Amino acid sequence: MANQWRGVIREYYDRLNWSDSDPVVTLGEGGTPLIDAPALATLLDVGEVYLKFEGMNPTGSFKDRGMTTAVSRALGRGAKAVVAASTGNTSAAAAAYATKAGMQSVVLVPSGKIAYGKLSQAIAHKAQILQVKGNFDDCLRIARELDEKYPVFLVNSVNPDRLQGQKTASFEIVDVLGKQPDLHAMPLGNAGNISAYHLGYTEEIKEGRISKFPKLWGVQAEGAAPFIKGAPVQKPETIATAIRIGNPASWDLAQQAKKETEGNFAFASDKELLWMHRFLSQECGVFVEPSSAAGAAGLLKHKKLGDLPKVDTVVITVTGHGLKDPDWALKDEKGRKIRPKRVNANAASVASSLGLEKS
Ligand code: AN7
Repeated sequence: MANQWRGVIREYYDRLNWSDSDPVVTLGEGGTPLIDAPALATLLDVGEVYLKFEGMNPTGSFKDRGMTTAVSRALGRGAKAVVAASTGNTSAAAAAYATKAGMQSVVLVPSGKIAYGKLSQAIAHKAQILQVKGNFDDCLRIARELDEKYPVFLVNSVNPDRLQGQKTASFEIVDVLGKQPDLHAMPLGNAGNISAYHLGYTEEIKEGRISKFPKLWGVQAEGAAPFIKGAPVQKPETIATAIRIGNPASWDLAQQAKKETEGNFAFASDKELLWMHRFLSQECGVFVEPSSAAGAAGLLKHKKLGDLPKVDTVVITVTGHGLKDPDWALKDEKGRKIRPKRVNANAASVASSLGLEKS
């Protein structure tokens, strides 16, 4: 196992304050690729763009980074069961890591509003999954109450152990680039991730590995954009179900991240999200779920508005894999279902469908 990436706890042992007696529950998360995206750099008219492809984590989203630390700490404290509210990805990660730890997981999801792939993961990893007749914000309220009053351990990002694991993504970016990006954009939902990146970059500055922050941009879906409105949104709506969140838990931390890094909050419509989702798969070779296109979609919106800061190196975190919610790839820009053509089983028929002439 000597040459294998060991997961974020073992790779960043000292920087997570781990000691030898602390349990490590890992599925090998982290070490995700930073993929150059020249087509996107051209589109945004910036020097270079790199996609931090968090869909390459074991359960297909960035949540694994925080779940390895949260579940390990929970195990260390004697927990038998963990609970999470989720728009989908947290439930998949909680279920997988709890299983690895030999614990039970309980996940609360908004009824009918989580993507198929994520639901199948939670079920596959034998979570006790309940569909709550409400939205994510209701689920989180209930999960917090369960944590307070019952013998279950909360592993949402309000648990500080989650941010500790997630901050390692900043370390990896600096490790690979050898510097900080000028601007770093990502989707913004419950605001755990932007807070974790801020924490990670803060520590990189303290360690003297970089000298200043990248501008952190958090991008919301237009119908679920409390940071744009400046107040919670009662009935968040967007096709990007992962970020269908109206009352973000890490409100203050996200505001601080924006302020300290001279960053920004932006939003994109569902149409803009789907356009960018398609651009990333068709022009960059990176298949993400629609919410994960938010970072790039928000930057494009501001490029068109003419107020994108003049920057050279841009990192965009794409948070979840396209296979989580694959239905969107099977629709064209007008929402019509795409069905590959049926052909007879011979070369002539295939060639004629492709419009090929004999060479
Ligand atoms: C793909 O799984 O909140 O701003 O319960 O799944 O840290 O909340 C997921 C959020 C971005 C937003 N991209 O991150 C959940 C959940 C994807 C996500 C976000 C989520 P935060």
